[in-house]
Amino acid sequence: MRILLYNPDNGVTRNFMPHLWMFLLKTLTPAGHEVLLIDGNARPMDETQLVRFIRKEKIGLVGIGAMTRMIARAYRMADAIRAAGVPVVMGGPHVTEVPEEALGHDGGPRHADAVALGEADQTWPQIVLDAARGQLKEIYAPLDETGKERKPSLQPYPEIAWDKMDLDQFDLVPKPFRPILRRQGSGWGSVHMIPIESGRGCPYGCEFCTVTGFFGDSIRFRTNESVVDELLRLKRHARKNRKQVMVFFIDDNFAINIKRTKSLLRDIIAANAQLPWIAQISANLLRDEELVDLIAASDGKWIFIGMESIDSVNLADVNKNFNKPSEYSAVLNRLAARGIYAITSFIVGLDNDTVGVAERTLREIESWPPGLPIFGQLTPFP
Ligand code: B12
Ligand code: SF4
Repeated sequence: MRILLYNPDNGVTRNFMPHLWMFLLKTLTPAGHEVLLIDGNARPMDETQLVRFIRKEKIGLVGIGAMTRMIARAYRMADAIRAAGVPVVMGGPHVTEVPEEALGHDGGPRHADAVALGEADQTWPQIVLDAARGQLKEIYAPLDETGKERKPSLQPYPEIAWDKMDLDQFDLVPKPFRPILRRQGSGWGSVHMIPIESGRGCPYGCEFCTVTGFFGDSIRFRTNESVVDELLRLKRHARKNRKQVMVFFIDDNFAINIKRTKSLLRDIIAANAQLPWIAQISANLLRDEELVDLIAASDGKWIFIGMESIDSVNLADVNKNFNKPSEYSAVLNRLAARGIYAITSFIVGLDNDTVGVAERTLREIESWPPGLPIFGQLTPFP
């Protein structure tokens, strides 16, 4: 069977990085099936174009993954694909919370033949086998023999063959410039941001975030060796093909277990596996000078920090009072002193925000070292 894994575009921005789920499920697909990937952010298509592609490539199953923000588009694409007679299975954070919506059990139209709930590492091979036999079930849930949810341990972790995949659609250098830059021999003819996970789960349970609910509060890590091997393979591939490769450790809180993060960073340095990297780390964990030294030595360039608010009352209200606005400036200066910069993320519209909050937040940001502040509106996800 030929399978297409499709991630819809968000209609606003061109994502700077492909989604890990597609590469992971491709790697976990049982032998004998071929998997094609399309990310709408990198390769935009409307319904007609996607259906034409599916017919031309003789696709027998389409898997769609989406966050809430992209779900309306995901459903429209799914409807067109199903109307063309190809079954659709959907997964990811949105349909996990409201599977009845995707399956049309809430009184609305049906969009998917099957839904994969939660982490699909273990259910995906079964979904493929059932689809190949024409016997898709409606719901696939990762349960153990007693009916309890089973989370993948991440040990062992599948080897994603980045070096053997066609990553052309995810190149950050616009196509017309690639040949010119390649001819110049600058090594910047091709630039990729690669998503890597070193662990899953976060126990903090901030009220606005779906991560603790989805991945659970039990944290799981890959072995250091498995992460280092992945980096070394990527580094070799980048050198051989004269590409620039950067890594985004997509863990929700890369330093949630500081001891383990330090040991991973030490192993990366010892193996000379450094590639420029970005990760998400909460401000409270960046008090640790040794951790910040290791981030710099392992080539950490940008740290995404969920500041959320400069108001402690707001933070307490959303269960994130481990964030201390009074120490934000010190944390950012500690990073900047080592040439590491921060993507500082804020939520606007928290319950205690009052008139003038944006102005106050901007004034505070202006007192910090340069970085990339980003702002989102408080959004109730299902
Ligand atoms: C990296 C990341 C980003 C990256 C970009 C995404 C990318 N290219 O990877 C950046 C930083 C840009 C980003 C931005 C945003 N993100 Co984000 N992001 C993440 C993060 C941290 C990791 C995603 C990941 O790769 N996880 C690891 C993989 C393995 O897990 P997974 O994607 O869930 O896939 C598994 C299952 O869901 C399932 N599955 C998934 N898809 C499919 C499809 C099929 C067919 C099947 C069978 C199974 C399946 O199988 C996989 C393996 O088990 C998650 C949190 C998290 N830990 O997942 C938030 C998360 C996905 N983001 C979230 C949000 C809200 C956003 C933003 C809207 C924030 C904002 N206000 O702007 C933007 C929107 C981006 C956009 N495209 O428009 C929310 C989504 C909640 C929801 N219900 O929609 C999450 C869950 C975090 C949270 N705070 O709750 N994000
Ligand atoms: S620390 Fe980050 S990932 Fe963890 S629950 Fe809070 S916002 Fe979500």
